[in-house]
Amino acid sequence: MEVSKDNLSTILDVNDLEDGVQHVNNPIVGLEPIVKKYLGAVKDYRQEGNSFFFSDGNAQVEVRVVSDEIIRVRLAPQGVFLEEFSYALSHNEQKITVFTCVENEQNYSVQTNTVACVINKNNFLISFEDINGRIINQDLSAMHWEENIDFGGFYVYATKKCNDDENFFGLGDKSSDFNLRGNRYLNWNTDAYSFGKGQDPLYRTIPFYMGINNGVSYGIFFDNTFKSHFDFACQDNDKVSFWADGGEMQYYYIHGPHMMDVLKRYHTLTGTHQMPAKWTLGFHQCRWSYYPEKKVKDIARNFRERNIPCDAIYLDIDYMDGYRCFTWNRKHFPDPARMIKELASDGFKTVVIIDPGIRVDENYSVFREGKQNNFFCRRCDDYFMEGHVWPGRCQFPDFTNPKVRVWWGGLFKELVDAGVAGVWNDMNEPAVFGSGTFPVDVRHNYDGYHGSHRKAHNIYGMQMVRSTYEGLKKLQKNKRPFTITRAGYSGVQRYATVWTGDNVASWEHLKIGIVQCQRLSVSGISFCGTDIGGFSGEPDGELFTRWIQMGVFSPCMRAHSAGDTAEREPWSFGQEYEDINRKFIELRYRLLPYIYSAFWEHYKHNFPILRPLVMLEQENILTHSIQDIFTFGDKILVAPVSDPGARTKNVYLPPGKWYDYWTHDSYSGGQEHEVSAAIDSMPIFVKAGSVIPESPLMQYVGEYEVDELIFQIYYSDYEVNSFYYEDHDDTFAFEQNIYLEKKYVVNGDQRSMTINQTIEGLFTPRYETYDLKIIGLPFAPSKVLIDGREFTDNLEFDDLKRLRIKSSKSFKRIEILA
Ligand code: MIG
Repeated sequence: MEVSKDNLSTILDVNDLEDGVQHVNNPIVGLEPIVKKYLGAVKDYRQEGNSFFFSDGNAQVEVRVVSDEIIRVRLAPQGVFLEEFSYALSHNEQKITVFTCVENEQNYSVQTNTVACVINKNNFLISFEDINGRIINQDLSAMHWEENIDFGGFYVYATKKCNDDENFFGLGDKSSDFNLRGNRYLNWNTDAYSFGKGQDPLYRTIPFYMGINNGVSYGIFFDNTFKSHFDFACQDNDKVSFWADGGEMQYYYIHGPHMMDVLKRYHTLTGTHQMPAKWTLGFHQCRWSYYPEKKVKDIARNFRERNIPCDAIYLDIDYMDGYRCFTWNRKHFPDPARMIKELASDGFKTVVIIDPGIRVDENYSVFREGKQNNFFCRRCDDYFMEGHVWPGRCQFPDFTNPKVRVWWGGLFKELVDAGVAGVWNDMNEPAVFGSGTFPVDVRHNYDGYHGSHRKAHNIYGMQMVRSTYEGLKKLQKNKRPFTITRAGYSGVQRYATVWTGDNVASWEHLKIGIVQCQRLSVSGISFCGTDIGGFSGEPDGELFTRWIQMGVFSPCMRAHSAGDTAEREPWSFGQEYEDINRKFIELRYRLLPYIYSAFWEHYKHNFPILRPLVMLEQENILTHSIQDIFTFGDKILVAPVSDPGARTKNVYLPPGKWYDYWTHDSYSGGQEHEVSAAIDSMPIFVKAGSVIPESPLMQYVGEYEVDELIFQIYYSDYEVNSFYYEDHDDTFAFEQNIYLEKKYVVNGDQRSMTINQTIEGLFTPRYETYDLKIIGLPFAPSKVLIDGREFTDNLEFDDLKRLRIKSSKSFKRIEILA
């Protein structure tokens, strides 16, 4: 709302007062009331490098060309920009080729060879257009702001036009329906125990969304750590707006036209997950809490005796001495190093929890060190920030201080020496009993840019897990660290896996989890998962089993439960369910080479792990509201069953040809199919032409050295590429090119099928041969040529209609002929 000049004309201006009169006690008469102010007409512009500065005489707007497809817009209400600093950015260099600023009577247009940012001279409205002049995204009103009397700075606002059929995706871990349209959201990291559907805010702040406007996708990343708000055509049907309680209006427009392009470009700004150690992709068993040692050992023994694969066991807060971080309860764990070693010799990694609250206790070295070095957060009047969490009265390290991060990282030395393989970062919203979180007057170092908790709240958790990650990376030498965090901000993926917090053992929550994992994945956080089974409450066997099935296709597969619930292991619901749970956890392990390869594609090439249907077929508006079907990597499509008693499921398959994973029957895409989903099954489809690497069954990653690799190869009558990646599984040797990236090209017609293999990289695996299982051949093969030589074994189909071929691992071309 603007104040009209008329209202002001009767008000005296301080500057007009005669000398002397200015001593009047409180000349507020001359000050304009505080109202929202909007950018006015553009008066001039100047260029500095790849930035263009536009001014309306008072405020300034910077339009910066970040890359050919990314443009950043910043606003300085009084003409002075804040210093450049962002925790979100990964500082990867962007590639810019050509850009210019073109001026005509109406507009300025900052252009690259793919996108233009057009600024209307009269009203400062900004729009983004493609090179054909098609408007993808445009302001409805000019950027605006309101001065903040209490804290200084401004509330900052941007308002965009929203078309009738425009839909929105992203924003992290929100628990509402997948399409964000029609809702308003708040970002303020919150410990949301047993959150409900649509409850907001939750644990994380990911101020990034993608829109699809007339079939064309674009992204907006509002890099602002203050409390932020997004309204997607909720207040007004034709309007999307986002604003924050402080900081700068600073956003990146990210060009498409495909959602996949937008997301990959978002990753070029904020980074990807690191390449995970392979064991972290196995099954994780967690609970609040397994103790004493005997209990932990019992759980481990049960996995091995029952032949249920598992790679990780977690210790929740009770392993500590009075919940003091970096200590052990010696009554329950008299010799942690020995226990961890014994678990390791049985193939289990031990992951322990750490909280940010440090008990105020002069006899506790971590507290003493923190206090001596002035590492704990303080209130505005210099009191320490104190609050109650599990250890009792606590103080909290300021993880936004680089020195504190180094100190904290080093504190893991004893745990790492004892053999701990991963660290779980909890309560880092930060959570405080009673008050919920810190008061906003808490001060933070903010890497030298200083700020109150208003500015640092949403990145506190990310900086905690960053410090954990960086500490582990130093301490574990050449091993890839594993960290899992509850809170985070955009870019947290560079430091941690994420779980969705304290969910509930209900069918509704299984559905929410399916949405949350996809949403995290399209928000830059591919390595994510839910507490399988639901944290609070009691699942029955059916719900638990359906959740395990969904968990096979969650990037992080971890079962977890609250302390006041009944036993919750894969065998806790009777033999029938135990067998099904085993079958599915085994499936996860068979698919590990495929999953690992998908993570490489994420790490190296910015592809997400989970891909919702809308990402595969954005031009088909029907996919905008499908939220329970997605692909895992780019080849396997799944439709987790999330209704009690359901034994069939309607599955829409995107265009192309698909194979049922279980029966190998083929299906046509572009339509919906009713698929059987007995309790011991679930709908899984593989894209025609795929080459899916599989591992022989193991009880844990690296149980034994593979002497033959398995590939399931699906016939297709059009050309399809697949990738397979392998390396040392848990070291950083891949950074020296010690890995193999294999590429497969499959093609076929009515009388032949060809498979080509090319190999790059320097890793030498031990196995020599492949067991190739060819699925879906539309003809009876009479001849198979491997690099021109005839393969003379039996060419009959096996009982699953597959042709089996043994080949050398270095084949270049296989031809199968009718
Ligand atoms: O106040 O450490 O979300 O996974 O088991 C509860 C105990 C603290 C919350 C985490 C949950 C964990 C629990 N923690």
